[in-house]
Amino acid sequence: MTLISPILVLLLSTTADSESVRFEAPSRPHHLGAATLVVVFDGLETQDGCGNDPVENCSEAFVGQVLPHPGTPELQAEIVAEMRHVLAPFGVTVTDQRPPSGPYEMVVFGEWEGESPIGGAVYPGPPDCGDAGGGVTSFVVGVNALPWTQAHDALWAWGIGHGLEPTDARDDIMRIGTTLPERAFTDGCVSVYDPADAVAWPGECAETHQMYCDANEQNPHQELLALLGPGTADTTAPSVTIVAPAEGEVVDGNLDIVYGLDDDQSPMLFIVSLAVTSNALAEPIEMTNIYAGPREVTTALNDLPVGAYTLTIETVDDADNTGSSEVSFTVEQGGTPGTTGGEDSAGDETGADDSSPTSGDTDGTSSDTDGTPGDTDGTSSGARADSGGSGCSVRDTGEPLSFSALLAMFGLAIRRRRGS
Ligand SMILES: [Ca+2]
Ligand SMILES: [Ca+2]
Repeated sequence: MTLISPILVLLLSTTADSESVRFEAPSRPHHLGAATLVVVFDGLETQDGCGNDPVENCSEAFVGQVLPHPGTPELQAEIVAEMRHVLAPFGVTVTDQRPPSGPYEMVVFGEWEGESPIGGAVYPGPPDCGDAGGGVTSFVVGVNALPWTQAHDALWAWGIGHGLEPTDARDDIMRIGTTLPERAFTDGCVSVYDPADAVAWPGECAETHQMYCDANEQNPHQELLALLGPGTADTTAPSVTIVAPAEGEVVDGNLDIVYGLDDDQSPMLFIVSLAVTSNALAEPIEMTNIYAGPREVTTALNDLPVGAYTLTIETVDDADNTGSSEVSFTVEQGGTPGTTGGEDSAGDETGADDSSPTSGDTDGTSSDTDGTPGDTDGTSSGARADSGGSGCSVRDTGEPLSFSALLAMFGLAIRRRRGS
């Protein structure tokens, strides 16, 4: 698979829209560390006979078609946001944009076509002590789990690829089978062996572990810090580019607001606050939504009264950086003085609906076409609160093979979820 540019992503996401895309996202992943972890959500055909090199889509764990992740772009971006949160102390960039060359790590989210899902993470081999083997292709299957569960599965596999071993420490990422939402790579000595799971490689990387801890223990945080160096915070603000209306434009009372969202990180979960103010309005029109991007958003406003207006759009990235843009425009014809269409859609403009577009909402336009005044539902409380509603409540029930059987078949490191 070749490098997918942000522009191509935008074009793909708007193929159902008759209008051409007017916003071009110039974003590139800003490197926040020396290492790169590529996330793949749009499916992948893996190759045989070339080891596990992600640059060539190689895998010894599964050869065939990985199906596209069924979640919305917002849910996928939420998975990435949680991965970035956990990895923040370390020098690694999580991105859906492949670097032009290797090495890099890659985790592919999606069910394996023709094989029953096992519901968890798959790393193709034993722990890679000191990351001596470089990056590999690993997998997260069972992709209807909660976003943070999928994120932690991916990080578990990534941890194996950096010489960490499964543990029984309850809130550590390397714990097998727990589904606690708040977990980290523990900065402290934790057991490297969970007897309940009969992990195949206890003490595999003992030499490294014992630089920090006693026998049969590891310090995940310190080992990763030694390998990767400290992380660099994302301090680059996201951008809002208002495409329409243009500054000073004269419009009638029905118009499309069109704007682009971009950030140095991709994918990004943008919290967007839009406000339209005017003396002609009894109160400002306000909306808050969450979108995965980069992307272009179209929001229709109807029946604006004649008057002078200011449109302000502000967005926040997942590191709490803020960007905003503002234009003034005038409504001259076709408006309806004194009414602002407040009844035409009240009740359907809930943030939950709009911030978690269904998988069918791929036309690149938002569905919030009513723009009712007073729409201050305040759903901007956070990414986690909003995108969890889509595709996240059903736990995978496929149990085709036992954990030990899979180990025997593939010699893989597999983290299977349990305890849901
Ligand atoms: Ca490695
Ligand atoms: Ca940013």
